[in-house]
Amino acid sequence: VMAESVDHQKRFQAAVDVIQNLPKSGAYRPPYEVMLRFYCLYKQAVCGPCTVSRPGFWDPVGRYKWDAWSRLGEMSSQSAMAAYVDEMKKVAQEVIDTMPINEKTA
Ligand code: ST9
Repeated sequence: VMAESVDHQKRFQAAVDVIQNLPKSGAYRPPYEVMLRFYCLYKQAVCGPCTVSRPGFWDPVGRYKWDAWSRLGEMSSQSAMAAYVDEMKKVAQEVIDTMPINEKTA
């Protein structure tokens, strides 16, 4: 069980590094819902359940982020890490599947 949790953390950290090192804009434009999914799982994994107060009317983006994080409820850090890695696999596969076949460069 210990070794398994170390693996989860390593894979999670690797996925986090990939996302943090992507260029801000590129061939792939993640939809907001994908960004939110990564965001909330990251917060749950790193900070745990959302206990901060919901941002106000003037911060709609903050409220979307807060809502996504809050919806994860008491999900464990371990599960959030695993879900983050799964999400990355899913998105990477979608990117591969929709890549134009004849383009050599992005
Ligand atoms: C392209 C290349 O076109 C070709 C395709 C490659 C195929 C890739 C396959 C997988 C890709 C998946 C992409 C999905 C994008 C997900 C976006 C996630 C938001 N994860 O300090 P702040 C929190 S590439 C989640 O202001 P930074 C942090 O705690 C073209 N959340 O910003 C904070 O929370 P709060 C597309 C994270 O540090 C909040 O985010 N390129 C992570 O300057 C803001 O943090 C992209 O989509 C994390 N790893 O930037 C670029 N780290 O607000 C994606 C921190 O509560 N990357 N947070 O305080 C980025 O946008 C940024 O690196 C960043 C962090 C927002 C994740």
